Amino acid sequence: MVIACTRDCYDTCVFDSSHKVLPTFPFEGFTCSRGIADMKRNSVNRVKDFMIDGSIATMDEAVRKVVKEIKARKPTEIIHVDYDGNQGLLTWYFPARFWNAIHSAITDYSICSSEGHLAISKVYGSSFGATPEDFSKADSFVIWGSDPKTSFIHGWKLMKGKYKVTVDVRLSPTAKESDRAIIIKPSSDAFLALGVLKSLHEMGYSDEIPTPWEVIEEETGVRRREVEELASVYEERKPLTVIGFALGRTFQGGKAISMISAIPSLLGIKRGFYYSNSSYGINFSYLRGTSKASRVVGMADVYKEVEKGNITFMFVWNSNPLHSLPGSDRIAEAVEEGRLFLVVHDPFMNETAKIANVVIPAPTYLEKEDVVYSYWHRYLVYNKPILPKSGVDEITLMRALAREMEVTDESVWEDPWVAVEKATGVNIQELKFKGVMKLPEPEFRKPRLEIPALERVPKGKVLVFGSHPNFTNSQFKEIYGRKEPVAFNSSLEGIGYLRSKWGKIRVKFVKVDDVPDGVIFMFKSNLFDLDGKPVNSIIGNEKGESGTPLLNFTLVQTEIEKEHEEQVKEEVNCC
Ligand SMILES: Nc1nc2c(c(=O)[nH]1)N[C@H]1C(S)=C(S)[C@@H](COP(=O)(O)OP(=O)(O)OC[C@H]3O[C@@H](n4cnc5c(=O)[nH]c(N)nc54)[C@H](O)[C@@H]3O)O[C@H]1N2
Ligand SMILES: Nc1nc2c(c(=O)[nH]1)N[C@H]1C(S)=C(S)[C@@H](COP(=O)(O)OP(=O)(O)OC[C@H]3O[C@@H](n4cnc5c(=O)[nH]c(N)nc54)[C@H](O)[C@@H]3O)O[C@H]1N2
Ligand code: SF4
Ligand SMILES: [Mo]
Repeated sequence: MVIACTRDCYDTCVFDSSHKVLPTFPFEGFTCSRGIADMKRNSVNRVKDFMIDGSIATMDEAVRKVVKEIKARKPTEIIHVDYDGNQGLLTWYFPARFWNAIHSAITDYSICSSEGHLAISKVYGSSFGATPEDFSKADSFVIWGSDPKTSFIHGWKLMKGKYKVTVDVRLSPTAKESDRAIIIKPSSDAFLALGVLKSLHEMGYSDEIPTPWEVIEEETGVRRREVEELASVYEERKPLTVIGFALGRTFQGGKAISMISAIPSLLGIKRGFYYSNSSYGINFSYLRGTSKASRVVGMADVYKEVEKGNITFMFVWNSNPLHSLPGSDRIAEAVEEGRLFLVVHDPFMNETAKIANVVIPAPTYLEKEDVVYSYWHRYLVYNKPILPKSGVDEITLMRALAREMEVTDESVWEDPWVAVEKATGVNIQELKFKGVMKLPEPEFRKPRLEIPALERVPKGKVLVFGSHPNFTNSQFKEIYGRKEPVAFNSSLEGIGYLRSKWGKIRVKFVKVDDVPDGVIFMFKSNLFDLDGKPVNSIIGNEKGESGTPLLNFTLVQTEIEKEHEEQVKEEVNCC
């Protein structure tokens, strides 16, 4: 009997029935600080009751209230916001069928990785790349816009003792432990990739690149010699390139990812890149019943649609949009002013649940059956609960809503196990018996790269984000505490403001050597400012080709509040 961690994480650790991580490849008997704390966390900060407007209610009352609100609206005014809080097929995907069956609006699921999926698919037909087995075989790595020491610990383990080059905008924990770190200007990755292709042309591998070296040097802040050295690393060592999700959230990040993914193939490196392997082997849109949705709203545009009054009802599960969506202060305002009816279904009392009209308790992944896949390894896992269930699971809730609404659409009433079997091609009886089975891998296709036309990167100070080792996005504050909103930078100390064209937030500036001029770095795990306002109130609806919000490309101005500056100086002086 096994249980896989369902969090949004490369590793998808598999545990035994006493929550000990398996000793087998690629888990190797170790896990992260969150995996270690899961059993303890399971009884902390839970949503215990059904709540309507702050008062305890029964499940029936909550369901009736939600359905009454749905019936009072056109389907296009209703949206479900769900993301990867739990990656289980029965928790995240299948329950979306209710919302699609009533033809509500759906998001484009673009917040995290869609830009790279699109960009790599343009080149290879699919974004599927290297597997853990390929990581084992590789003897060198280029780590591009990724911090695996923090965000991908089992992948990092397979890179240990091997030659590594890291491309980042700051000296990340990964960059510090690499043989070579190339620190570039934010969002200039497309120009660096172009420079590598230009060098490879000079070495006889690629088409001619007309962009002059001066432009590449100016945009990236990297000398031609260093770019040529990176190309030589590619030619001589035939490394595996790990392409980080962070890149898809940069300005013209899709173009960068297309080019980066093609570089290994030009040198004859087979399966020479890794981004995310979720795109092959599971029919997600069938599981969700996506085709029945009335319209698609970009995750970057949700707040706009709410502001315009086009969205007046939001059902949230597996996500904490007050933390994670652009313009989330505007979403909170609409709830406060009664313009948006908000329902949250979550195991934990997150920031969005705290302001919701209706709150519904959900079981954690330790408390329910599920089928879990990984976007790195190919194991499909049948999760058997190891703790007693608290709250109502997603499918039971979906069907209670469907019953109250008298929804007859067969997608809602299909046996979920049959649906999973159809979507994965895996025999469910066999999976339940074995606990873990391997999904097939696609054939690797030859790339087709058209060098994209690049725009010059807009100039200014750029706010970027990265992962924290103790949190998964907004999760685990109940164990590891609420951290101060710190803007790491090269020159400022003290309390002050970060301003963008969308708003301003109050943060603590901390000067560090690891972050160069022109960059402000924040952890993406604590997106609330010193006054409790969402950090994402300074993020707008600018997006990439697939709709991904440009979370790593917000141009900001900085301002220090005087008195705090003095206060901080005194503190520094006294120590
Ligand atoms: N511990 C932990 N692990 C996690 C998560 C977590 O919250 N905590 N989150 C999970 C999730 S949801 C995701 S999406 C992944 C994310 O995992 P990664 O893809 O590793 O992404 P990030 O950690 O967001 O950022 C990686 C690096 O990108 C750099 N960066 C920012 N802008 C640019 C740029 O313009 N160019 C370049 N070259 N680099 C840039 C940042 O400085 C950072 O060091 O990790 C998953 N794993
Ligand atoms: N400014 C800025 N914004 C960002 C980012 C950034 O770097 N900068 N990063 C972006 C990225 S990469 C991502 S992936 C998104 C993530 O953003 P979110 O989707 O908001 O992710 P989490 O904060 O992990 O919230 C997941 C929620 O799911 C809940 N959950 C866990 N298990 C279950 C379950 O079994 N059932 C139910 N019903 N709920 C469950 C958790 O308790 C948690 O409240 O944020 C994005 N937002
Ligand atoms: S968050 Fe990632 S590393 Fe931690 S237990 Fe889950 S899958 Fe493993
Ligand atoms: Mo993510």
